[in-house]
Amino acid sequence: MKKIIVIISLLFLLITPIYAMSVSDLVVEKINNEDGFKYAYDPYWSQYETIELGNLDNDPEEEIVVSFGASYRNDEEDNIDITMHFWQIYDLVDGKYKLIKTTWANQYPGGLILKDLNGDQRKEILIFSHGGAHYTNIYLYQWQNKEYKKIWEDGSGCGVEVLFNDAIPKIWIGIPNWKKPGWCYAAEPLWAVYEWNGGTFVYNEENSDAGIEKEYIAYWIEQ
Ligand SMILES: [Ca+2]
Ligand SMILES: [Ca+2]
Repeated sequence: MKKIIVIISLLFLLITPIYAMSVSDLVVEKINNEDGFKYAYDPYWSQYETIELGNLDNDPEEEIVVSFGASYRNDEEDNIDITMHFWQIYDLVDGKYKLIKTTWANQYPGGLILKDLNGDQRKEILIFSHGGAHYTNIYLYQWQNKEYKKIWEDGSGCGVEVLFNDAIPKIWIGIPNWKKPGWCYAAEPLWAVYEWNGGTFVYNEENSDAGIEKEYIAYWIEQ
């Protein structure tokens, strides 16, 4: 009986080697980041980390994308851990997954969605990260000419909503309604709607709350 259980267990491991992997198994021990600091995988953020499989590039196999928090200890100033949201792509090379890209996003770990938006059988990569208590950054990457390129990004302190399962994928970006007296983060913002046009997300004035673009641009010019 024991032998049967062992064999079944081994078969299970062989069939599902990737799903058995955790983010910490995949990520490199130290990340020499472009800001000059050495970040290390931080298990404190494990509840926000993600591991997804999907075909992203020209080869038919699925790549692995991991999204996680990594930190370094700031010894010179406050001696506190500085954390950033990192994400990595692993590609199957000669039967083994090899790290091919490490990127960071501002600031704390958020989410990760893989979805083929343009129907070319290669999934686009959507990354969310959070700054402070309210701000959400959103980044969209796509495989183009042998590399992963950022094709769209935005962010908001008033909310970001994504609808990818619609016929036309949409992203809502919350815009502060400055005309409203006493506006605060808890108040309902105006919503700018961005729709997928086959190549990127473009602002759709008709579906957005009235007057957004004008108000938004005017505000930032005044600052
Ligand atoms: Ca592939
Ligand atoms: Ca695609």
